[in-house]
Amino acid sequence: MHQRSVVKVGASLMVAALALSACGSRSDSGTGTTSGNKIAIIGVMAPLSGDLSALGLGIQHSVELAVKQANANNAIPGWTLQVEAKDDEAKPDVGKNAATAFAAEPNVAGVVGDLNSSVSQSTQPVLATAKIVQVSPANTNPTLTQGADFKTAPKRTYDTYFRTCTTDAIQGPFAAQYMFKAGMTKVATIHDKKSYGQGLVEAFTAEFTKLGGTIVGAETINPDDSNYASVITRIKPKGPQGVYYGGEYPQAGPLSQQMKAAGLTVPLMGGDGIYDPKFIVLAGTTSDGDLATSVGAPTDQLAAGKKFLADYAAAGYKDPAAAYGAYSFDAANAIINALKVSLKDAKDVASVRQATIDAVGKVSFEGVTGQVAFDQYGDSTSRVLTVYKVVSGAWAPVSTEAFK
Ligand code: ABU
Repeated sequence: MHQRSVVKVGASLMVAALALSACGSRSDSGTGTTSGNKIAIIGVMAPLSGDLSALGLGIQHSVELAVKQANANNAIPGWTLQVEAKDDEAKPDVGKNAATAFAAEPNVAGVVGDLNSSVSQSTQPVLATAKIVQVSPANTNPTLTQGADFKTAPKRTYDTYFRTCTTDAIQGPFAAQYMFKAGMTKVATIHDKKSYGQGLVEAFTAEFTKLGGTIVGAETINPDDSNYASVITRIKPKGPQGVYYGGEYPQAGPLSQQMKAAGLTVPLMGGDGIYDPKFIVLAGTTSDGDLATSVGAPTDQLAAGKKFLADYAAAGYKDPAAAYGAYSFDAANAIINALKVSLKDAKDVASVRQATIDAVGKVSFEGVTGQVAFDQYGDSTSRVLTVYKVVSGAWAPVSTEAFK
């Protein structure tokens, strides 16, 4: 499934744009840009259906908002931006097909996505071969930027790939320090065997044991499981003071609910993959006290973040910006800022793809999540994370820190 939208145009103009996009120009009166503009597409790959669609739709709409504002401001004279969103269903093979489709479109100037690290592992090589820049707002697995040996011999593998969020090499230790300092010195870990969940637990465990903590049980689940009784039965007798979970909210919510129902009434803590209101819906009332880390500072506590959320609300998207909305808006603007450089005097999108990649690597601007810039691996230079706790049925920020 994919959707293309010319953002901030009426329905009739959208139809015209869709008809004309194949030849690279369109009528664009009403967008604030001059007519006869050429078209550059910013793709989105994210789960737009299924369990993780709450996060994916927030990514899509936040990119749409950035593009809408850019077109209204005539950010790239002579060019109109379009958004084309493809549903990766949070599945590596579906993501690969989406990336292959983008690679076949000459007007694709860059792609925001994916949400899942395991999906980006399959889309990175496709977009790299096509020289299409990719900026993820949400992938936190360190190997995506620094390779399999990121701990000992970091090496950039794809010069097309960047991310606006920080990595689990920082997020895992950040959570370990929080739990240890909070007095939870005996913790059980559980992960879903996927790239993100396993990597996050490994990073957590290394730091937690270095601090002197004890991992009293290390378990795994299958992402398709819904009954976690056997895992809970194994870890409960070991007396953990907390459970650290690597994975996402569709599994973490029921796991928390079943833990508490089975008498394992200790906090479940996870990473950004569980930081969504749906976790609390799935976990129920006994989730009060559960914890999550997520990337950056709370969006609604930053002046620019407040403006982003107000603009998002005013645009009328029916799905919330969710955990990665602000990071997606900044990812889209990283590509847009690069296109201001690479598309100036360009005859078409495809011939300046390397220039676009180079320009993304050099961006430095004040985004809605803070300063947006990338290091030599394509990682965000920001290392800010926040701990959230479920308080009276809602996520509440506990502390925000720039991780050292
Ligand atoms: N960062 C959490 C969810 C996305 C991922 O797989 O990295």
